[in-house]
Amino acid sequence: MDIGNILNWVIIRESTVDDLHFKKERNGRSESNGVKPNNEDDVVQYSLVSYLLVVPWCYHADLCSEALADPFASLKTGFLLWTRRNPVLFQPLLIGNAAILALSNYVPSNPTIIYAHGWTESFRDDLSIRMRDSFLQREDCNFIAVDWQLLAMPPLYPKSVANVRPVGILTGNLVDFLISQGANRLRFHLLGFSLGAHIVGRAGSTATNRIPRITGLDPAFPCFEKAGADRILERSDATFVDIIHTNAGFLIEKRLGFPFSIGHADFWPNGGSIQPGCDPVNIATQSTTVGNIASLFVQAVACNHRRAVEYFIESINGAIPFTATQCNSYAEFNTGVCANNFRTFMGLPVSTLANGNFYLNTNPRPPFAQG
Ligand SMILES: [Ca+2]
Repeated sequence: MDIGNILNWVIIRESTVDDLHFKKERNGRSESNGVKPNNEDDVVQYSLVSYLLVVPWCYHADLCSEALADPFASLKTGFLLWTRRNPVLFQPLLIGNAAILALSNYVPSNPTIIYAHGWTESFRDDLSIRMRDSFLQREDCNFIAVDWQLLAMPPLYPKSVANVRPVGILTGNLVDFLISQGANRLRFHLLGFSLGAHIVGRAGSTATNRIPRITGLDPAFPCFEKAGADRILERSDATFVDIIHTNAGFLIEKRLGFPFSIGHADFWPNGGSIQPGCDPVNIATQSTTVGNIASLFVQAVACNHRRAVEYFIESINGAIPFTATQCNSYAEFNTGVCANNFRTFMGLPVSTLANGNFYLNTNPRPPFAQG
């Protein structure tokens, strides 16, 4: 889970129920991932509490200062290598240690994929593992996970935001080190989910070697509302930057992803904010306890955010492409007036010639791509 997990951390017990708070979520439905409230009497006022905890803290850049970063960030950041020779057990890499690199299964001439997970996640989580396995299935590559789970732990999201800078710089240093040891610079591809997107963005701006491609998977927006280009992933960080937006909007709208175009090519599946299959909970069909309502709502929000990763993973080996069309808006796209515009594929097989905003629709469940 990523920022959506903040919802789990703001569960508070109250003696009354603010039922009105959830009324607008009473249409549609949500996927369930089995998360259950600890106690059905728990009362969750997700929105109110999360706004109180996060919005005022984050919105003012000074209160989300990089000074909050962990002073031991370099000791708490790891780089873990998997290849087809070690698809399950990782080999740790150390920046500047050529001996360890030489003893590892790293192949300098192969593509190097570097993936940074999001807040509250780790390299052991489902999305990270499926990302790794999908890349290794597709090609003989060096898959490196940025292991920053000790710096991405809840509950203090702004502290994890501050840790993006040191972790990103270290990741940029790793890129330079690998290239200094003979790695093919043109075969680097960095990816990050949510906060991880800004980590790989910082890596791109830190590395002295120009990175050919960075992919941002629903880059986190809370705490970055006023951030400059140096703090966020944007098009200056690599030769080609592609972004997949799946939960674009403001936290106050219960959305977690960047709502602006920041890459060379920005993809807005289903409009970029709400994804089919992640629709708000149809409470009428669920238990009417508020705890259950809140739990399902939590899943719905995180579901939209995580879909960016789901779409990308499917694009790595999927038989059906995510064909996307350049257009000015989702509304225009749906009218068909952009039908003759430039098209490309969202995800791994994107054309690096793509430029602008791209729209497409997806299915509510795998296979998500519609061709
Ligand atoms: Ca940047």
